[in-house]
Amino acid sequence: DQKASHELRESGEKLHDLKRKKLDTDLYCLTAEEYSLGRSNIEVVKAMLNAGIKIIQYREKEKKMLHKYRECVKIRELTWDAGATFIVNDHIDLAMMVEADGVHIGQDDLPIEKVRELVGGKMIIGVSTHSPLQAQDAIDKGADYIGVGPIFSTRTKKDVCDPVGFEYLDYAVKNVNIPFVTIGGIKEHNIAEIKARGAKMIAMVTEIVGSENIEKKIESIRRKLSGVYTR
Ligand code: 3NM
Repeated sequence: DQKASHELRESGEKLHDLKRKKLDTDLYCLTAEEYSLGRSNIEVVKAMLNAGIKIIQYREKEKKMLHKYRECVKIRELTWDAGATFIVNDHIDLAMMVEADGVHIGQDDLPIEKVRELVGGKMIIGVSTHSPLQAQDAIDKGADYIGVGPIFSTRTKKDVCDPVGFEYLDYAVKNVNIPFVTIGGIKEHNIAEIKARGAKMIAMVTEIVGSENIEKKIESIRRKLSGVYTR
């Protein structure tokens, strides 16, 4: 019995470490075909992976489920080949079907603890949060990482709240003890400041998918990030 519980604890720890490793990166990229200058989600993901991006979230609000499924199957292949983490926005069923590494949900989606029951311990659950209260709630309910934002105003997420500014980011840097990704209106010109405030993982949508040359854009952002002092 003791041995069994020891083994259970060990496998739990390994699972935790594995998920943390999958979330250990500086730039978190999302798809947004409507802002991708006519390129498909697949083309955009290929460019991101070529540039060395290690986390991709499939975020697609408009298309039919079958179309989303087919794109996710392809992105799963590409991310596996590249050794990158693949996270699906909103759709728990889709995330499970394509064996994504994780699912990302918002404040108005299904309850986190119920999602956990459904997906099991192996799958990463990410939750968008916009206040310290929401952060604590998500952590209590078993989120593996949270989104912290929107830092600046953004038109990319239609139903998101007003910008939370640096106040919530500073709170998260100090108090959030799970990985978090900083998001919302982040651009090449303000990313250094975000990093300097202590954000480790930063997400950008339009700045990357909407750039003429995605690989060059990512390279240039990486150059700005390297050498920035963080607390
Ligand atoms: N989530 P852009 S803000 C997808 O605050 C998303 O939870 C947000 O797009 C949040 O980088 C956002 O183009 C959109 O501003 C970010």
